[in-house]
Amino acid sequence: MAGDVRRKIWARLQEGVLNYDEEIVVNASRDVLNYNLDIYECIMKGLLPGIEEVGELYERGDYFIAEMLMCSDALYAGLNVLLPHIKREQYVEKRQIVIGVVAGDIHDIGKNIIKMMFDAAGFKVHDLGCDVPLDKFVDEQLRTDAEIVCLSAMMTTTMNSMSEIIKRIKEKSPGVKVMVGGAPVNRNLANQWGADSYADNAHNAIKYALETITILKSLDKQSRID
Ligand code: B12
Repeated sequence: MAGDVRRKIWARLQEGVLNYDEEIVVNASRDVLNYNLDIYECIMKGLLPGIEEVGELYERGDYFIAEMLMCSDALYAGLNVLLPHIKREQYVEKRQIVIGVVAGDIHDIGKNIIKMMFDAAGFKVHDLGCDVPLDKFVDEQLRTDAEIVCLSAMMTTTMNSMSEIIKRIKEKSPGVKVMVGGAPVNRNLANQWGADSYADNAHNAIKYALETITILKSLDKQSRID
């Protein structure tokens, strides 16, 4: 595949999101499939730069909430075409995550990207959606016995509840690992709140999760030998 064909498709995805033009995004997404391009790469280099630019326009006062909503609809129109075609690894026992966006926050695009990548990596994902009440994370972890809980927040006004959620999860299930993320979150905050890890994108999130599962499995094996 010639590099410039790929780049042209990324540009159409980006422009389509930016101009809230669902038709352009859907057609470009279909071309991603027709040309057998790497779906994850097209999301990262086409759709996401589009929504990031939307954020900048909103900050400058050139776009308002209505435009942001239409842009995110355009982005989802593309994801709906692409996501069903992501190759999934086989689901393996003892690889489960609970994921959700914290209470008061309805920004779920980032969370859905993370969810999709975990899904593709063979994890069983329990998705609580967005605006999730604090205790629901605790209850869902207990119900599913998931090894990792992933918390997402996109606003400085909502992210602080993560520290309380982490505290309550650790009280009930000390062995469970909590990973946090979202644009306003960083490694220092994650450490302050007592999170086990922080990742700024889906790739790093999966890398950490796989390492965690390997460690948990070896501890589990060790305790059965002892
Ligand atoms: C799209 C958008 C919306 C859409 C959301 C649609 C949807 N279904 O998600 C709509 C229009 C609904 C919206 C509404 C609002 N928004 Co808004 N929105 C955005 C925007 C433009 C993009 C966010 C986004 O999706 N980015 C793309 C994704 C892929 O990136 P991401 O979320 O960061 O996720 C990546 C990483 O962070 C990480 N990650 C994310 N979660 C997790 C979790 C884990 C565990 C890990 C490991 C990693 C991880 O991996 C992801 C993939 O790489 C941002 C601006 C910006 N620059 O971010 C503003 C922004 C977040 N919104 C903002 C605001 C203020 C609002 C409103 C309050 C506006 C209003 N006055 O009504 C409402 C909030 C409503 C609410 N209660 O939540 C502010 C927040 C400011 C703050 N306080 O921090 C921002 C920053 C804009 C701004 N500069 O002012 N918004």
